[in-house]
Amino acid sequence: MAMLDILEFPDPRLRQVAAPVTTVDADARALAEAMIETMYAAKGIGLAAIQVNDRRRVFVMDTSPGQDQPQVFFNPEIIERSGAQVGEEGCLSIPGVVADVERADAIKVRALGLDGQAFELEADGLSAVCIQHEIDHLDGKVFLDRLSPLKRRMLQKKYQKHRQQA
Ligand code: K1U
Ligand code: ZN
Repeated sequence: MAMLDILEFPDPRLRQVAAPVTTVDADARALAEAMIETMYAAKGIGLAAIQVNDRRRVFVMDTSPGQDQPQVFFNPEIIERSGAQVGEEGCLSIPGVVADVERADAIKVRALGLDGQAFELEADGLSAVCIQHEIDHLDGKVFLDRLSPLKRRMLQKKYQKHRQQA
């Protein structure tokens, strides 16, 4: 299966807004399968199509302990959210940087699965954080955008150093 290249911040293509998938056809399924492979290879728990330079509105996630339960979300929408949690986030497009980010504590998401059927999922904890992080990517946002300007500047400097050393 084809491995995909992951765009790295501050690549302007990470700022594109994804377009809804009109049909979950063989080509859309092949993209999702390649994204799952790429996510596992990069040791991530999620990956959005925008991160692999594809503007289709789809992300994949696997927050299971054994990393053996991949989930695919085409055209995801958060339809309910409640509470707040602060948790540490990383990003495969911003390697070497982690930060605490505030997110909704519990969400309900509606999406189409790999079979093209609509489903709804209630999520909390890490899954809720990951879904919100991935939908941000599909809207052209990265987690640094959710930090204070001071914290963002500090982490951007740290990231530049990390890139120079890499
Ligand atoms: O979308 C991505 O860049 C993938 C990202 C998803 C994510 C991780 C953690 C919180 C929210 C969203 C990753 O998989 S980063 C790698 C990772 O597994 C991780 C890194 C730091 C903290 C927790 C997990
Ligand atoms: Zn990310």
